[in-house]
Amino acid sequence: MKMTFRWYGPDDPVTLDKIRQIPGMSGVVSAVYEVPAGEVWPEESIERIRAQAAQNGLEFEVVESVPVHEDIKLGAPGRDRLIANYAENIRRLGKAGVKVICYNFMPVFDWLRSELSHPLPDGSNALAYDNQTVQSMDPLKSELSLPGWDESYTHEGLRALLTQYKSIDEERLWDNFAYFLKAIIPVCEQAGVKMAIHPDDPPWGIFGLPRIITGDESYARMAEICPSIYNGITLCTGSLGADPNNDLAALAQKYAERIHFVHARNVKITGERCFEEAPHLSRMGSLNLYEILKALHDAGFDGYIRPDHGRMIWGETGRPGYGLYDRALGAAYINGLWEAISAGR
Ligand code: DNO
Repeated sequence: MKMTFRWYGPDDPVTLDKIRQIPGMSGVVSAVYEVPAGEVWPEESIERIRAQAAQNGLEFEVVESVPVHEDIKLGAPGRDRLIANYAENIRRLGKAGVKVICYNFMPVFDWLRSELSHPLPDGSNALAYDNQTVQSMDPLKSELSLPGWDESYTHEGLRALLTQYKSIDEERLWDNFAYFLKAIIPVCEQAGVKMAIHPDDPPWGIFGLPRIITGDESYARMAEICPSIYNGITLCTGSLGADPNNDLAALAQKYAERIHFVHARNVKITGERCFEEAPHLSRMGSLNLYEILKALHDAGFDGYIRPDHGRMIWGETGRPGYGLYDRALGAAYINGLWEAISAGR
């Protein structure tokens, strides 16, 4: 297992010299942020991330994310050029030493919450999701908390995109996903780069848009489309765990050879399709991190892991979910669990 930490580049208030001081940190997870989705990343930009990380004693072996252009998800006429660009990014990243690409196939919105700064009784605050609040929102009015959203959409652009998606149901989205996988997985095999799809967060449809990567059945279907283990998974415990039907330890065991990257965090389910993000510690949320890590360990997991969203604690302000302190506590906790599990205790 290699412990990593997400770094949003030179503008990230959580700097590399701080990340390197977290015990057991092997590398950063990052991306080229200045290039729009669908275009090719300049080799110099990739090299710059590698060199900056290396100067701080950190590796750069995981990219999160190479975004998939909406026209690929829509199966629009221009998709072949965009897929060729994606393939070129895979080759370039492989050449620069990247081993895993985390990506998602969620239409329009990435992860979504109804609250970015939900107060917790201990005085910290966390991300939270309330389904009724979200479903009563209009995505065309800017009343959404969209931490992972591409902010470059204009109002008109978003309206047009949502209209295009009206003809895309889950089956069409699966077809378009299969078309994408069949084109890129052979490239990954050649480049030595494994794809690791991030589950939909939350793992159910929102605003009438289809969402297809939600649990066991999704992974089975995905593996059937492209059996290569280069067609892999990011096991995001918090995203999948928001649905109590997902048994994370069972998924970890069943898909172990395909899990190349783990996002470890806890959620506290507070009602039907409602949750708050909790500290990583098992007893503070609905997920048992010990059992999940034990299942991964026993199945021979040898990939990358990172603590995921943290609360804002000790007065820290910054990018929702991505402050330093609580994620660092998460890393220490995961390292402790892993050490004990590896020692057979
Ligand atoms: C949120 C992240 C996601 C993830 C993408 C992967 O905190 O886990 O935004 O990076 O879905 O493509």
